[in-house]
Amino acid sequence: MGPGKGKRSQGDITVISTGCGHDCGGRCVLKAYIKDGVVVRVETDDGEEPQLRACLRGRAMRQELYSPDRLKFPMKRVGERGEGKFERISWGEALDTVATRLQQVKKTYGPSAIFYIGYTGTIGYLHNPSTVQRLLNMLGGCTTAWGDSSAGGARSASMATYGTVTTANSRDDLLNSRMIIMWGWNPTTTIHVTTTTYYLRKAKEAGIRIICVDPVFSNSVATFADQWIPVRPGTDTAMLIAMAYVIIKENLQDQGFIDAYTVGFDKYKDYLLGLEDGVPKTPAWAEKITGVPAATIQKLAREYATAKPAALLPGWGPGRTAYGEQYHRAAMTLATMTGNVGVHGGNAAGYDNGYMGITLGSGIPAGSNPAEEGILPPPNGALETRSHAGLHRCRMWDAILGEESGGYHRDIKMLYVVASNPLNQAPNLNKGVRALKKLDFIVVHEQFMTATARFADILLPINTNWERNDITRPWVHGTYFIHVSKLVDSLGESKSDFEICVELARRLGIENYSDKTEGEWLREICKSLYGQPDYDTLKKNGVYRVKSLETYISFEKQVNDPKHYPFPTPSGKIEIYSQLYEGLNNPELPSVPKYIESWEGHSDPLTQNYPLQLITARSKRRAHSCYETIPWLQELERQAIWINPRDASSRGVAEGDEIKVFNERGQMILPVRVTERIMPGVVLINEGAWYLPDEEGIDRGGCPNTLTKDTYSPGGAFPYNTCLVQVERAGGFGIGPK
Ligand SMILES: Nc1nc2c(c(=O)[nH]1)N[C@H]1C(S)=C(S)[C@@H](COP(=O)(O)OP(=O)(O)OC[C@H]3O[C@@H](n4cnc5c(=O)[nH]c(N)nc54)[C@H](O)[C@@H]3O)O[C@H]1N2
Ligand SMILES: Nc1nc2c(c(=O)[nH]1)N[C@H]1C(S)=C(S)[C@@H](COP(=O)(O)OP(=O)(O)OC[C@H]3O[C@@H](n4cnc5c(=O)[nH]c(N)nc54)[C@H](O)[C@@H]3O)O[C@H]1N2
Ligand SMILES: [Mo]
Repeated sequence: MGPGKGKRSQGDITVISTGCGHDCGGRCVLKAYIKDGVVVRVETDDGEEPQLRACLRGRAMRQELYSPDRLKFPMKRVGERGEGKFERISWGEALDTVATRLQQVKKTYGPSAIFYIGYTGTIGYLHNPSTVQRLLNMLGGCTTAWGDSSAGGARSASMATYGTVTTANSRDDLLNSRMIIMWGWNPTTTIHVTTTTYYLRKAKEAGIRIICVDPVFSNSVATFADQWIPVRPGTDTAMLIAMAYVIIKENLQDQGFIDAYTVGFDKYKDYLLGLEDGVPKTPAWAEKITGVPAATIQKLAREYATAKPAALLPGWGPGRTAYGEQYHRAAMTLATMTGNVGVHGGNAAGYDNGYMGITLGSGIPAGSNPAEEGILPPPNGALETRSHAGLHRCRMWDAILGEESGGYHRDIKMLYVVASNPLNQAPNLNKGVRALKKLDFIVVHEQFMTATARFADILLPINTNWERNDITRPWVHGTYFIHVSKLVDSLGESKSDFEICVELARRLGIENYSDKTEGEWLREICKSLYGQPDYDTLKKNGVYRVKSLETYISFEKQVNDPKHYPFPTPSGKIEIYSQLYEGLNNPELPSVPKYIESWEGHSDPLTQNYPLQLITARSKRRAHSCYETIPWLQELERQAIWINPRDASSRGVAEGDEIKVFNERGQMILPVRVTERIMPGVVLINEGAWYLPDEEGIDRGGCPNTLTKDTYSPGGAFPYNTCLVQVERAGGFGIGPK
C-alpha cells in the first residue's frame, strides 16, 4: 500500500496511517493494522522513493502503547520524595491539588517561584509542552530556562557566521558532491532527516568518497565510510584549523569567493600563521592535540580543498563540548574559504536547518510569559530563540538550590515538568537529586515511571501518540506534514497534556485557555502550514508532501546575486571575523575561530585522576530516555560502556565484566564492551539509559549524566561530551542495566 491511502479495510482489519512524536531526528510514516480495537501490526512507508520509512523505534511503538509499565492513573506521593511510593487517587483530587498549589505558590512567592521544565518528549503541533507553558503564562507566568541541548554551539556559531541557522542544502543535493565528510555525524543511528541514509547510500553507490571523523567507529562509519579518522573528543577545532593552515600554505583557498563574500579572512590568517600568538597552526601542532597524524590532516585538507564541490557535514556531537561553538565556527570557515557555500554539492557546514523556505506554521501558542518580561536575552549574543530568562538549563539544579551563579535571582519553590525527564537528561544528576529534594512541590506529566517521575508529589498519567490526534513535521529539514492518527482510546485513565490543561484552567479561573476541541485546533493549525493542506485529506492520506520543491541550496541567492541578497549578518557578508562575537567582549568567544584548550579535556591535569574522556552519543534503541523499557528494542543492544582493548587490558577489564565508572560527581556500575570500535583514551556510554541509583547512590541504570558536568559553553552549548572519568573492575557488584 502506498502512503497515499491513509485508511482502508481488509476484512476485519483496518489500516490507518499514523506516525510518532518522539524526539529522534526523523519523522516517518507508520501504518497501523487494527483488529477489534487493538493494534496488531505496524508497517511503514513502502511507496515511491524517497520513502518516509520508519526506523526500529517507530516500528516498536506498539510495545510502547501496550507496555505494562505505562502509568495509567493519577497518583500522589506517599513515601519520602524520590522513594517512588505512590497511591492512586482520583482525577478530581489530583487536579484540585495541582490547582491549589499553583495558586498558593503564585500568591505567596510570585509566579517566578514556579519553574516550568517542558522539553521534547513529544513533538506535535498540538500535543507538546506548550500546552502547559500556555496555561502557566495565562496564570501569571513562570521561570523558564534557556539553552539548546542539541546544538547550542552550532546555533551560536551559525548566527555569528551566517546570521541564520538555515544553512543546509536539501539532502538529495549530496549526489552532486564529489566528496562527503561526515564529521561527528552518525545518521544511521540518529536519522537526522528521514531520507538522509537513502541519499548517502545512493552517494556511495555513485562512488562519491565518504570520510568520517569520529572517536567511535559508529554505525555510519561502518556503513558508509571509505576512511575513518578517529579524533580525540573536544579537539576537532584544532584539526579543522590545521586544515585551514594547509589550504592557505598551499594556496588552495578559493580567493575569489573569499574576496567577494566574506569579512575577516586576513585576521583568521594571522591566527593560523601564528602572527598573533607565535604558534603556527600546523598539522604537527594539531597532531599533538588531536591524536590525528599530521599527514592525515594534510591529506584531508588537500582533498577537501580540491574536490570541489565537497560537502562537509558537521554533526552536533563534537559541538556538545566545553567550547563547542569554536568547532562549528571553524567548520563553517573551512566550507567558506573553499567556496563550498551556496553551490550544488557543497554545504555551508552550519547549524543544518533546511526547511527550504517553507512556512512551518504554528501549533498551540504558549503566549508571552509575564514573569520574564524585561529580562535580557541570554549572554551568548541574542542567538537564543527559545527563552529569554537568565537561567541556562545546565544550571537549573544550582538555581533550585539557590546558588547564585548564572545571573538569576529567583526563589524556586515548585517544579512543573512536562514531556521531559530532567533527572535523566540534564547533567550532574546527583546534584539534581539534592535539588529536587529541596522543593516544596513537584508535578510531573508522564507516561512511564522515569527518574523524574519518581520525584513527583503529583504524577499525572499521559496518553501516547496513538491515543490522540496530532499533526507533526520533520525535525530540522523537510517538506512534508504527517497526521499522527489516534488508533485507540486512551488506556486506563490517561489523558493528553492538553486535556489536563483544559481542566486545570477551569479550576484556576482561566477562561480563555481554549475555545476549541482537539479537532478544531488541528483544523486551525492546518491553515497555518505551508500549502494549507485540507485537514480531512491530510488525516485520510496520513501525509502531505510539498511536491513542488526542487533541490534546495542554502545561500544560493546570496552567492548568485550578492547585491540584492546580502547575508543576514551585521556586515552583510559571511563573518569569518564575527562582529556579533566581538560585541560580546568575551575572550572565550573570540571573533575568529580559535582552538581553546578544554577543561576536562585530554590535557587537563585532572587526567591524573580521571584519565579517560567520556562521550555520550545516541543509541539506536532509544529516543533519549524514551523506549528504554521496550523489549524488542532492548534486544538490539545492551547498555554498556565501550572501551578500547588497550585501556581495558591495562585495567584488567574483560568483555562483559561489570565495571565501575566514576569521577568527582558520581559513580556508576555497568557492563563493559571491549572493542576496537573506540579509540584509546576515550570511553562511550550512550545517553538516555535510565538513572537508577542504588542505596549508596551508585547508578545501576547506565545513565551517563551521573558523571557529566552542569555547566555550559560560552556560546550556550551543553558540554555532554566533555567529561573525564576513571574506570575499574567492579567485581561482585551485581547486575547492571539490561
Ligand atoms: N536513535 C536516536 N536518534 C536521535 C536521537 C535519539 O535520542 N535517538 N535524538 C535526536 C536528537 S534530539 C538530537 S539533538 C540528535 C543529535 O545528533 P548528534 O549530535 O549528531 O548525535 P550523537 O550520537 O550525540 O553524536 C554524533 C556522533 O558524534 C560523535 N562524537 C561525540 N563527541 C565527539 C567529538 O568530540 N568529536 C567528534 N569528531 N565526534 C564526536 C559520536 O561518537 C557520534 O558518533 O539526534 C537525534 N536522533
Ligand atoms: N549525556 C547526555 N545527555 C543528553 C544529551 C546528550 O547528548 N548526552 N542530549 C540532550 C538532548 S540533545 C536532548 S534533546 C535532551 C532530551 O531531553 P528530554 O526531552 O528531557 O528527554 P526525553 O527522554 O525525550 O524525555 C521526554 C519524557 O517525556 C515523556 N513523554 C513522551 N511523550 C509525552 C507526552 O505526550 N506528554 C508528556 N507529558 N510526556 C511525554 C517520555 O516518557 C520521557 O520520559 O536530552 C539531552 N541529554
Ligand atoms: Mo536534541
